[in-house]
Amino acid sequence: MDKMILSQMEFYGYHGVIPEENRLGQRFYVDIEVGLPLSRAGYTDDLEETINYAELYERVKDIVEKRTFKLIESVAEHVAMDLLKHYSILQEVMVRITKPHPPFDIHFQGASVEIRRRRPIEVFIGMGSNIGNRVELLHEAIRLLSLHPRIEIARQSSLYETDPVGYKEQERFLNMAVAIHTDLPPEELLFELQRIEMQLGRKRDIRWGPRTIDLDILLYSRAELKLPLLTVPHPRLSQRAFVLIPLAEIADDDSVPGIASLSQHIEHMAGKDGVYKWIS
Ligand code: A4P
Ligand code: MG
Repeated sequence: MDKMILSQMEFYGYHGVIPEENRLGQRFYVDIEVGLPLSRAGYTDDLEETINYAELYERVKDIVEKRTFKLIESVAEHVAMDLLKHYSILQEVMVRITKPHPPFDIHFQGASVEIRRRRPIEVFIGMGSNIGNRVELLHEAIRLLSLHPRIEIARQSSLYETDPVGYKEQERFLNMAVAIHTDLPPEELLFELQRIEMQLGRKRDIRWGPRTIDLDILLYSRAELKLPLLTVPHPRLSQRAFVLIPLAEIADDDSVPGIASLSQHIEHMAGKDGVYKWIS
């Protein structure tokens, strides 16, 4: 990710836990790194394709000098939130706030906090279950996902009962898809999904075999990733009607890289006959 960096901006602010700090104020240093694509600006030489750093400076100055917080953590959080909200081109922000002369009778090089925040993106999770109380397990998986502070459930598909694919000697599955908003990086999200699978009694013995719950990352925004533990879009996505039919209910028709139209793709799939809308 390309970056724009504003270093050692110097401001006069009134943040602090001690009342004197709020009354008298003191100097603060602020460093900002924002992640955004810069190649278009580089090719076109057009300010409209990037962020005006003078304007960025003024926005940060407004928050640091005109508002008062007790904690430098809060100053950093408000700066990061403001920038991500105001500039849709920004993907991530690093903010470092330093108080160079905190009012204590000790000598050190100031106190700093540094935070990194990313714009939440839309991710699609495929869910399947064919052991135990399948409906309850799917609902419990969604509930556990929603408890995570960095995951928000955006939409859920209907439930579908589906004939097993791959390893046929097993019960029918219930499958569904869920759209979430999260700022977790892909591998951390995979780790969270695996934690929930374990919590819900998932055992890994037969490949493609029976499971209490399977949680797969179908799409991570429109990214195409080939990491050691993770391939996105899910490697078997395009061949699996039990995944695509629920997904098509809650995703845009062109949301899968490599598939021009989800609805047309499904129309021509052999496996779509083994997928039945579940009426509980
Ligand atoms: N992995 C790589 N990419 C991903 C991704 N995008 N999402 C790796 C999740 N995991 C990903 O997965 C094995 C490894 O794949 C993980 O450790 C991860 O690092 P797993 O969940 O341990 O094993 P699995 O579920 O047997 O493999 P997978 O690939 O999830 O299986 P499938 O292809 O999803 O097939 N029939 C019906 N009707 N409905 C079903 O839901 N599910 C399967 C599982 C077979 N047949 C089915 C159904
Ligand atoms: Mg899986």
